[in-house]
Amino acid sequence: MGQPAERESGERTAGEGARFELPPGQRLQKGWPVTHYGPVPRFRPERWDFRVFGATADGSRPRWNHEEFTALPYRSVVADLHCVTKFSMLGAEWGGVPARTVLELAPPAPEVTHVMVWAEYGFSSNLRLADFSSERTLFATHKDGELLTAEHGFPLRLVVPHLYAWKGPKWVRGVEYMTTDRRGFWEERGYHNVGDPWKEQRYSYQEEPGEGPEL
Ligand SMILES: Nc1nc2c(c(=O)[nH]1)N[C@H]1C(S)=C(S)[C@@H](COP(=O)(O)O)O[C@H]1N2
Ligand SMILES: [Mo]
Repeated sequence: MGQPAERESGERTAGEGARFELPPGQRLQKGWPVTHYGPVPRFRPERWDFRVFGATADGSRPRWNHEEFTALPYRSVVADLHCVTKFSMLGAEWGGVPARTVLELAPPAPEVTHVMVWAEYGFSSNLRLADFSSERTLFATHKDGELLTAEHGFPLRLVVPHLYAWKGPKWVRGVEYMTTDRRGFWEERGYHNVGDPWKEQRYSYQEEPGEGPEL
């Protein structure tokens, strides 16, 4: 399907001969730090759901409980994590439900151009539909074969391999289909609306016309 902005960087198989490449201005991080704003939410399985709302094709608001969502087809994606504060973690194997599966089960209306991915405590991040519908964009439940830990986003986090990591909310609860773009949590606080690490799109003042809603 030739999605834009897909990158080779996540396509390596970890191991001998792997050629690791860092986006400009990034340095390698040993281990896996925890980075987020605010407290770690407690998971309450009986209250948890995943909702799709906004401009769905048929006007419905599909909802999955935890058991239903985690029963959806499981795929894995090897991808890097690039934090805008300049560290990168390379070659994690993420497992979970592809964003494309959600798009197939809950199709957006034809006018949809962007999505807002919503997480606990109102955290959000906006994405172009083209970025969300990349075949490598994943709602991850696992990393390197193990369930995510609470501080890394259990039970669900979004991974968008070709964008800075703030574009991937931890503790995701749903997706809003949008017919115009709107800034999410960090995008309202000075980070770039698109966030491509290979173009070093870190801050909103770098945005070119058309890359984001009026500031
Ligand atoms: N809900 C939520 N998700 C979030 C964030 C946040 O503040 N809140 N921070 C993002 C940022 S800036 C980064 S770098 C990654 C860090 O993921 P990690 O803590 O698993 O390394 O989570 C992203 N997801
Ligand atoms: Mo980050």
